[in-house]
Formats: sequence, C-alpha cells, structure tokens
Amino acid sequence: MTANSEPLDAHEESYAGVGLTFCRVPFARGPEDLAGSDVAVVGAPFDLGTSFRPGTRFGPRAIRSAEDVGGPSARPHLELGLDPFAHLRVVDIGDAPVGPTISACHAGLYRAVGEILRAGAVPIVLGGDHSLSLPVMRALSDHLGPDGYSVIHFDTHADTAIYESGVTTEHAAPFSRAVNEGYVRGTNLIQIGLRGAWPFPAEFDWMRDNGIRWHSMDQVEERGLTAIVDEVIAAAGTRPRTYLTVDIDVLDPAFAPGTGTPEPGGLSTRELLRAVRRIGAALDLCAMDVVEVSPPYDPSRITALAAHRVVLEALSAIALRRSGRQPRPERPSG
Ligand SMILES: [Mn+2]
Repeated sequence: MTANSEPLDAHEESYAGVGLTFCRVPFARGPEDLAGSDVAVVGAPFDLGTSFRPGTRFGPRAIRSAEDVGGPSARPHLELGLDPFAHLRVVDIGDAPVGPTISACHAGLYRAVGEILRAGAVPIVLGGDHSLSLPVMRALSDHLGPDGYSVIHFDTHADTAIYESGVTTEHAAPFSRAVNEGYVRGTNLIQIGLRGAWPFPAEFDWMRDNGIRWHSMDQVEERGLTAIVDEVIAAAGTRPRTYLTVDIDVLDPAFAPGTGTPEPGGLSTRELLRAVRRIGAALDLCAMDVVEVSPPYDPSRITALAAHRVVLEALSAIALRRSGRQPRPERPSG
C-alpha cells in the first residue's frame, strides 16, 4: 500500500479513498514536497533484524490505519489546548525503500531520514524493528555530530548486545553499534523501562564503561515516572537536541501485546503518553520513532493504536513548544 493519500475533496469520509497517510496529512512525493515542512513521517517496513517473532514489517501500515477520523487533519489536544496540525506543517513521505537484506533496508532509511533532516524537518519513523535506530543515528550524526544530540530510549531491552565477528541480531544491538561506530556518545544515551532477564551482566558492564545511563522498571515503581522523566529531561537537555526512540514493548503486554518480544511488568499506556508529551514539550526533538509494533500479534489493534497516540502526543508537544504558548487544558467543568 502506498501511503496515500490526500482526500479527493477536503471533507472526504473516513471510509473512502484509497489509503492513508498518518492522520491524513499531505503525502510528500519527493524533496520538493518536503520544503517548508516541520515534521515528516516515514515508514520503515522491515523486520529482518528480529531475534524472535517477525511481523513488524506490517507496523507502519497498522500505525497509520490505527485510527482514521477522516479529513482534514485536526486533532486538538485536550490537555494542551492546541491542535498540532494547526501549528505544524506535517507531511508523510510514505515508506522508505526496503530490500532483501537488513543492510539494504538500513541504507534506504538512512537516505530518507537524511533527506528529511536536510529539509529542516523532524523525521518521525514508524517501525519496523528497532535496528532502524542505527541508520537514524548515523543520519543524525552526519547532521548534528555524534555529540550534538541526546537519546531518550524507552524499552524493555537495552539493545546493547555485544557482537563479535560482526555477527549479531540487529534489533538487539543498534545502541552498542552506534556507540562503537561513533554515531552517538554513550554518555548522551539514557534508557527507561528495562526489565526481565536481559541485558546480561557483561552487557551492563559495557554500558557502565561507556557512560550509558538507565532506569529500570523497579526504579520507575519506587520513584515514579514523573520524577525520573524530570531527571532525564535535565540530563538530555545538556545537548542541543534530543532523539526520542520508543520501543512499544516498554508497555506492559496488557497494553501492547502486538510486539515480537513482550515482557510482563511494563509501563501503562497512560504513563508513556504523558512522559512523551513532557519530553517533547521540554526538549528540542531532532528525530523520533516508534518501533516494534507487530500486527500479527495485535488482534485487537491496541498496540498500533498506542503507537499512533505516542506519535500524536509528540506532535502536540512539538507544536506547543514551537508556538511558545502555555498549555491551556480543558478544565473540569465542576
Ligand atoms: Mn528495542
């Protein structure tokens, strides 16, 4: 499915038309359509980097179609009191080209993200497996330098596998590879939501040696996510810009069953949405992604809907920050 499409008329019904861009924003067919945009959505429909259950190649399509309220794009945010689509020019460039190998997929996404960054827009990548963070960070490093951005990483897993002889499961290693290959400084990487059996002690040692910081789910439980996000915002804000990468498996499987490597004991959707909103409003996002949505394991589509809302929260927060306004929430009536 091509990520179409502008409605045939300005008020096309939601069940009509030949396909969907994210929230029915305009489809940008090439660099000339990107000019002047603030945010560009791009799909990364590949899962050749998965270690267990594949399926995330269907993620971008599922996220885009998780909800359609028809055109034109309008989504006023109840708690912020503004509509991101009234403040930002958001386009969807469709999916990055993919190939039969993970390196071909990464090359296509690297080019697409670079094109968006050079146009001055913020790329929002719909995954796809988490290996996509490697080409995203490579493009960010070209654009901002390896010390020019922080990374806030929500995930069950640290994705810092130690690989030897160049052999690795790609979605388990984007952050170790990016640090080792010089696309990001380990001291600029902060993780939230770790739990379960992995990383192993050797990987934690590597992370400590490289200055990577993390907050496990136990810390979230003891200190509260609000306090941890405050600390993460302060730490990430020491660099000019921030890349926000959200692995949907940071959510508890009760909220997000549709993912390849679920792990019980995670965040609620409500917690994640508020955290994303606070981060996007406080920091200057240079890129964002939502990864690991796997529609074959998502029969109720709640995982894709959660990912859709994560993107909407970020868009609303970016709009608030750029508008210079204070939040004007709809207050309780009584
Ligand atoms: Mn991950």
